[in-house]
Parts: sequence; C-alpha cells; structure tokens
Amino acid sequence: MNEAKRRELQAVAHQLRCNVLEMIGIGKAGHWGGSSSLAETLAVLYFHAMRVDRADPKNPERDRLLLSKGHAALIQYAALCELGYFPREELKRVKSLDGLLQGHPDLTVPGIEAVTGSLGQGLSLGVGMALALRLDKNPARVFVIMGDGEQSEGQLWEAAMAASNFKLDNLTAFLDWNKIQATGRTEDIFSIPALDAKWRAFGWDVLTVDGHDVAAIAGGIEQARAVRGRPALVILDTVKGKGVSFAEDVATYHNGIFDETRFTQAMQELAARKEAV
Ligand SMILES: Cc1ncc(C[n+]2csc(CCOP(=O)(O)OP(=O)(O)O)c2C)c(N)n1
Repeated sequence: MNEAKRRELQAVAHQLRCNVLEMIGIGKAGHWGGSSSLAETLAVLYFHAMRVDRADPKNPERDRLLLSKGHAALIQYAALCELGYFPREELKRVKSLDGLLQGHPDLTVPGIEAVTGSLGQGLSLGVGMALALRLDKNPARVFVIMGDGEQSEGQLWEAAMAASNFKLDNLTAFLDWNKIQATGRTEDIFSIPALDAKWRAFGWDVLTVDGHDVAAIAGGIEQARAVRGRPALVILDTVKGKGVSFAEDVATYHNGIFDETRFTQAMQELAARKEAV
C-alpha cells in the first residue's frame, strides 16, 4: 500500500472514531471500547478491501460484513454513514425509538447483513452465507468479526468446524484481540490460551496483524484472500478504547459514560490525531 492510501485510510479510521464518540455523546452509556478497537479494520474493509456498491447496497455481488460482536454496532454505523448509506442526521438519533440505528445491528439499516448481538452466532450466519454464495457461483466474500470474549461461546466452534469441513475459502473471520471483555480482562474471566493454535487445529489458516496498522490489516486480508481450500482467520492485535488516552485498555469504557469533561477531552484527542495524519 502506498503512503497516500495509508494516510487516507488512517484518516477514515479517525473519522469513524469521531462519529462513534458523537453518537455516544455526554452522560449516556455507549460501547466505546470494542468499537474503537475496530476503527482501522472497518476503514480498510469498507474503503479498500471489500467490494461495496455505494449506489446499490443490496447489489447481489457485494461482499458481506457481519459484526458478530454486535454490541460494537456504532463503529459499523459510523462506516456505513461515511459510505453514504443513510443521512448523517441518523447518527444523532442513534438508540432512540424513532431513529434508524438501534443498539445492535438490524436488517432495517442499509449495509447491515445480519441481526447480531447475541454473541457466538455471527460465524454460523457467515458459514451459511458463504455456502450459499458458493452454490450460486457468486464471487462475493463473507467477512465476520468476532470478539475475544466471544470466543467462549460454544456455537462459534461448531461454526469453525463446519467452515473448514466445507472448505469455505470465501470466508474470512477476524478476531478483535483487544484482551478485555465486558467487565475485565478476558484471560481472568474465561481464559482460552493459544487461540491461534486452536483455530489452526480446527482447520483454519491463521495469521496475526497489528490491528491499528491499516497497511498490515490490508496485507492480512490479501493473504487471507489467497488461501485456497480452507477459511482464514485474521487475529487483530488491538487496544480496547484505542484513540482516547484515559479509555485505552480500561474495561469501564466497554459500555461506559463520558461526562462533559471527559467527552471534551476525548474529542480533542481524536481531533489532534486526525490533524496529525
Ligand atoms: C450470548 C451473549 N452473552 C452475553 C452477552 C453480553 N455481552 C455483551 S458484550 C460482552 C463482552 C464481549 O467481549 P468481547 O467479545 O471481547 O468484545 P469486545 O471486548 O471486543 O467489545 C458480553 C458478555 C451477549 N451479548 N451475548
């Protein structure tokens, strides 16, 4: 990836974080942590790697992105808004009953491919879609994003076995390895050592990239795309809450509240990062 493209995608990632923080606002709980850890990945997917059709979000040959960790919906809304899939005003009405954007992904939102939020289910949905696309000889690819806390869900491992059994090389999964789940560190709550070896043992091609380096993420996706005869997993080495100093690597901001002072500081920090690109 050339330097201009790298900077462009990094700027998109910063913009997505700003959108998320605006949606959360002051004095209301919102999933900052697990949204911000995915900013670079969604910037690369939607604005570089995925086949998207801005004029026709339902184009049958579009690539599909499923956010299995559906509680991080705000980062997906942030990206879909930048793609122009719905008016920016919707961001202000997020999580209100008269708004388009609810707390978890819903099929009423253009660009959302599956209802998610009950952890562990997104990969099963992705396996079904990847199988159907292959049967239809449709060249579209399926991308599924899971959390590290989510790895304790049993259904996910059934889906992992099915994907390798069916040799789904049109399926790429991501594991947002931010090391924190809802209430604390993942290894303290439900430790699953050697995740990479476990996924390999389930028949997947596995690679790990710096999840805040847009060029590394793009390279990982390319590598995954080249794998034949089995699905691929890209482990994203990330920091939960990335981009706002006091919220980085802190479980409180999984679904935390920004008071006015903190909100202002967070916005200033994000603006400074955007400027620095
Ligand atoms: C089946 C199920 N159990 C519990 C929850 C509640 N819950 C929401 S987010 C979360 C933690 C998820 O952690 P992780 O997958 O690491 O997500 P991230 O830290 O990346 O946000 C939990 C337990 C849920 N959404 N679904």
